[in-house]
Amino acid sequence: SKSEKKPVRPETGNHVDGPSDKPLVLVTMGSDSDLPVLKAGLDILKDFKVPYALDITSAHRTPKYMMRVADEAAGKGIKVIIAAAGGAAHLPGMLASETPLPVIGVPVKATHLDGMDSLLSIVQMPRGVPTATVGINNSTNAALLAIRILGAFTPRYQEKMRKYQLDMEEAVIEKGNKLRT
Ligand code: RP5
Repeated sequence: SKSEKKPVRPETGNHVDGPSDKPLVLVTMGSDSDLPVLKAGLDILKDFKVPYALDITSAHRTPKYMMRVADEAAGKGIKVIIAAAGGAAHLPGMLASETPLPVIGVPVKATHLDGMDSLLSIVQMPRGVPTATVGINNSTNAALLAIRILGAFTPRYQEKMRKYQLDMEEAVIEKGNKLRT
C-alpha cells in the first residue's frame, strides 16, 4: 500500500552553481524551515563563486540518510560542511562525528528558547569531535568561515576574502567620515 512505500533515497548533494563545477561546500539543514535563515549565507557563497550543494538531512527524521551524506561528503570532493539546525540541534555534531571534514554549525532560532537551545546543542561538543559554531541565525559568518577555510589552500578565495575585508573597512570609514563632517 501507499503508506508502506519508502521514500526514494536521493543521491547525496545536488549541485546548484553550474554543471561543470564540483561542489566544495555542502550546505545542509535539519528542515526546509531552516532555509530562510541560510539565504544570507548562500548569497555569500554565490558572490564568492563557491560551488555548493544543498540538502536536507534531519538528524532525527532521516538519521540513516544524514549519516550516509556525512560518510560520502569527503569522497565527493566536499571540503567544508555548513549545517543549520534548530531546537535539539544534533545535526552539525552528528555530521562531525562521521566526516573528517570541518563542520560549521548554524544554530537556528526555531523554538520558544529563541535559539539558545540550538546554540548550546551545537557548541557543547565532547572533546574529540570539534564543531565550529557561529552566532544564532548567522549563516553569513558560516559562509565566510567556510570561504576562509577554502582560502587557506585556494589563493583566489583568499584574495576575494581580502577584498571583502577591505570593502567592509572602507564602508565603515566612509560612514564615520559622514558623521564627522
Ligand atoms: C530542527 O527542528 C530543524 O533544524 C528546525 O530548525 C526545527 C524545526 O523544524 P520543523 O519541523 O518545524 O520544520 O530539526
